[in-house]
Amino acid sequence: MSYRAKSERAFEAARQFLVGGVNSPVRAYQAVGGVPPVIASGRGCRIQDVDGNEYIDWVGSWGPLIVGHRHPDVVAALRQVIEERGVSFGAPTELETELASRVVEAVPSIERIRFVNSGTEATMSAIRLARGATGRDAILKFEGCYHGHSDGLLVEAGSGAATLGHPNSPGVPEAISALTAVLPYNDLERVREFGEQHGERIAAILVEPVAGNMGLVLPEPGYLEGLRECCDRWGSLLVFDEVMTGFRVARGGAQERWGVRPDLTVLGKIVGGGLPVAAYGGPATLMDQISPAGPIYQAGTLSGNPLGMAAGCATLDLVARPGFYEGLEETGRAFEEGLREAAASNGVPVQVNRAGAMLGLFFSKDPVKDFSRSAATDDAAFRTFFHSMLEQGVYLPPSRFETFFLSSVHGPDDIEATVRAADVAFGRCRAS
Ligand code: KE4
Repeated sequence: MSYRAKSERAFEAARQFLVGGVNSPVRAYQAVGGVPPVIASGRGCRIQDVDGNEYIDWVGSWGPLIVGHRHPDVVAALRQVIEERGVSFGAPTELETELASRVVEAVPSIERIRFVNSGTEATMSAIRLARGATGRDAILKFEGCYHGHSDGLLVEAGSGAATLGHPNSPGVPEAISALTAVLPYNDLERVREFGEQHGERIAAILVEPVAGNMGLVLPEPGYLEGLRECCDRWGSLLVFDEVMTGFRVARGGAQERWGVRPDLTVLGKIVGGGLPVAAYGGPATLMDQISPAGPIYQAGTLSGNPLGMAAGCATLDLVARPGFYEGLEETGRAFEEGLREAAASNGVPVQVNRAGAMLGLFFSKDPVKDFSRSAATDDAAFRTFFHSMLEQGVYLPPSRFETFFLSSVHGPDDIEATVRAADVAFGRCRAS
């Protein structure tokens, strides 16, 4: 009997009621094939499936769990809300101010903030604010960057010169996607050329300052600074989507690490410690144009939810501790070097890209600096590697277009076990 018999049965049962058996597509394992383990529990950096198999978890709920599963401080904060306060009021609570003050203290470009419930909602709202504040309709995003599933962002690169987007999903009207221009990531010359003709129509440039949704791709030297200059020249707003990088690549996010100040910042994942929390923020002069302070509407029944605020506060208090990011850097370096050595000793050409506690692995002998290069990497090799690692108890993101997420509770033993498994898995890749 398969070592995943209960997962197979549980996933079959899920498919009866849940579309594709999941509540978010990537979890269905379509990019790698096979049945996903159905997870029963997690603690620290390890998770267990319903068959009792244990895995070292390098997904961490896609980024939120930078202090691992069920950190005692997070559990205690949630327990206190449940036992002494209540789970939702739809009214002002001090917990919202508590979390907001922690974000403002950590991210200098944020003076005022609005909490929402997902990264999608946060980027959608930030774009509405940029449009309302500039009086312009068009936005510019980059190929391979993902900002959630709002209509205007489910857009792929247009044909050639036009560069205005076309829908990449049924249900998205051409009229909406035509307002979104799409250019290759890391190509500043193309942005400058685009700006000569279209710059004055652009409300915002929206970018993942470190791209984590085409695999992990770092900004080229000067790229983010160049986007800042373009926005200043065009009169457009620079919006950093730091849903993934916020509190991960540095306490102040990529804007702190690269020293480039956006006009608006989008946060998610870590800011809610695993609960459904996201946010957008920036200078009061911009943010106070959002209702009820200003005319641009945005609302949400469960925004600022006490459970999410409590988990977020506990998590941000942990990341604020002295040495937290130095420890993550140490783990990241050991993981990166271990993967490189394991691949090299098996003669498998790979690229390992890393920014602090987020890491990407590409099966390619050439550097990966944009989506077209990422799409050209060896998918079959990734799938072989992925399944070998899973069988050996290492839980990786099930797509070469995703990112590995490190936590403060991954220790040397976890790195060593992962690298040992990678040595076997790279051997399988070479053999196949
Ligand atoms: P959500 O709406 O899924 O909370 O956030 C959307 C989003 C926005 N911006 C960035 C940079 C993101 O990475 C995301 C979501 N990330 C994916 C991982 N590639 C979440 C996993 C999933 O879609 O299930």
